[in-house]
Amino acid sequence: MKRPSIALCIALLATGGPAVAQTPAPKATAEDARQLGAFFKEIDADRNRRLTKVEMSVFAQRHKLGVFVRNRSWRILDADGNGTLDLDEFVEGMVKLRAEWTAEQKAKAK
Ligand SMILES: [Ca+2]
Ligand SMILES: [Ca+2]
Repeated sequence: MKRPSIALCIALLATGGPAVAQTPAPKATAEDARQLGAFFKEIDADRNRRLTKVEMSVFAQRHKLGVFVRNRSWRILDADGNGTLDLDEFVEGMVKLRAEWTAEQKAKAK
């Protein structure tokens, strides 16, 4: 089984992305949901099915990726603003970040 690309996922967290939201909102594929589901379990250190910003940051540090979870990325991920991420928020949020990140890379390449 192919492992989720941790480096890519963490890199996404560190991007602010462009200010303009994508329309229409990007959709998670079955493959996205599978990979991000595995990633979610790995980040969720206390196994309570909720991710905190601290858990995300600890995870990034453990993998020595030298990035932090930017507030803007966190706001995109935590759609209901309750301070934690459930699995649905995490999957949808990461797909949104990826779409923004991809758009930003394309813009830079021009
Ligand atoms: Ca947790
Ligand atoms: Ca939330």
